[in-house]
Amino acid sequence: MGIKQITKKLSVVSVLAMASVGCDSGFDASRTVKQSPLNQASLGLAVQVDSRQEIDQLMLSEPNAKVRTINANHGLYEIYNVPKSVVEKYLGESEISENQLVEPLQPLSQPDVSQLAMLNSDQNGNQFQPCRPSRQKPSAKISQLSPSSTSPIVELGTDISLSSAGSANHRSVAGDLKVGWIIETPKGSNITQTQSFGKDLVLTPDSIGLYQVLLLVQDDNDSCHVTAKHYVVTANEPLKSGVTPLAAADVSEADLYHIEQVSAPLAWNQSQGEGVVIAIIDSGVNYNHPALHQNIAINEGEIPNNGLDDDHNGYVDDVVGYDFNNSDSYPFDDNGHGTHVAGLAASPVLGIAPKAKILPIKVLNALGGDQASLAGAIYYAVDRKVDVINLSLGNYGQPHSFVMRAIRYAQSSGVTVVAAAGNGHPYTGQSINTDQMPNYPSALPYDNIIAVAASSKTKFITSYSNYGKVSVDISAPGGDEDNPLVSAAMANPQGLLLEAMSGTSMASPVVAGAVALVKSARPDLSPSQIKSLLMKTGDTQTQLQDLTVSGKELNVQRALSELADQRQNIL
Ligand SMILES: [Ca+2]
Ligand SMILES: [Ca+2]
Repeated sequence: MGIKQITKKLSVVSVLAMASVGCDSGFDASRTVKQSPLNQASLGLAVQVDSRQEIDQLMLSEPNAKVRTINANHGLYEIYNVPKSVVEKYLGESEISENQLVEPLQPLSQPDVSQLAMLNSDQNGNQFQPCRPSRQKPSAKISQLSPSSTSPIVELGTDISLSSAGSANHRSVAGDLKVGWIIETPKGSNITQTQSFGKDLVLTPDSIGLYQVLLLVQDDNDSCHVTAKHYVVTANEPLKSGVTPLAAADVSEADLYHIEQVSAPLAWNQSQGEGVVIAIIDSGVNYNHPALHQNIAINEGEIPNNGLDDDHNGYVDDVVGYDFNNSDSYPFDDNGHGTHVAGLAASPVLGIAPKAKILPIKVLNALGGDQASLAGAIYYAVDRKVDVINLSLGNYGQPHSFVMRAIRYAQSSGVTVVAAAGNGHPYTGQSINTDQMPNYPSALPYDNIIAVAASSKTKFITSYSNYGKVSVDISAPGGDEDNPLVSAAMANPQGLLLEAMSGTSMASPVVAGAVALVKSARPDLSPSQIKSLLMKTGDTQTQLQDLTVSGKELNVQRALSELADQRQNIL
């Protein structure tokens, strides 16, 4: 850790000073950034400093600088509007690194003129025609009339008012443009009108999640153009009290085949994960879900809603967890991914570790997230004393130095990190050998990381799953098209409680749940001992021999009986 390990004393002083001026940074709100970057243009410089004073000095001397506080206890900030050379002047020895994006969990659909075929007729009842290729294309332009913020993150119930008025014919073409809108809504939405033909469009989201609005225009020569805007509708839901737990009878056993496949029920007489906390660093968690609510890890040191950081960890009112995407204490899920993942790991009725606790931490929304927030989230989880961190996320390319350092901090604190190996090529879906094209963080060579491939119901590796004789440790059920994994659904107006998904993102929390069972039975085991145990006791799969380090699929029962045998031998 070296110089990056900042002293607790300093951070407590700065936190108290912040609280006394009623602002989390000491600077005017216009100079503090609350939302993490969502595109290349909004990225800043990630910095990790020994003391807050270095940031204060920079902010005072550079009037255009803006700052996002990511993890004050670990000196982690993002600085905007200042060139790197200038930041280096103030922060000297401290580490500075360009922040990078983390890709969205599901690739966004690309707007395409073929979608015109979905539209009937335009605002005047004129039929759209098949698009004709032309060099004199019209331009489709969406102007946002309200809300005034340019952020794609909006609150539930906001009227999003859009206009096509800026769209135009190519200058050499005359006539009226035909205009049509297509609205793609999240699964939980009750909006049934998915087409609109006026010049303007008002969309009032009724469900949290991702909305895509397409504007298609066609000119008198049948030449077309399409453009899109994305919105992520989010909500800051308080933690409810007295949620009635989901009854086991409400879930079909056949839907939970993955629990049987890893022989978890046979291990439950030895361990159910009591006393263990699993951090779900993901798109947030629907912590009011009846299958998750009772397993949410509450921060006992924090008094809710008093506007104070009672436990001095740098986060005000972080009772449930933290949202690093929006800098608030409501890590509620607006994508569905994190809720599903949490259920697979530690739901009383859906999970591998029915009595482990879940710490929800949000670093992603449907449009993605950033590496500096991921690093900040890992530090946060470790400081909240979790035993296991699940990372059903990743990127190809270079690992971010701040994320690497944060995972080493987890390692030095005895925290196991379970990471998804990745679902193949982002566009083709073709599985990838991550020994050759590493996926990070799963492919980092640390002995506290367990990299997980996805197997199908037949125990074969799935067609989409990444693999690697060196970089992928073990496989676990992740589901496929025929047999996806069933787990908890995000909040939606229909009140749907369960949802099916497939991916290495699903296989990873199955292993995280297994780690929790082992850790609960044997709290003294180190991450590398737990990793070795799971890799040794899995079911040997010949077809996996060259695809993962262990060549095995997770077997929870055998891992737990191995521990029981060890105990026997000691006696
Ligand atoms: Ca706090
Ligand atoms: Ca508080």
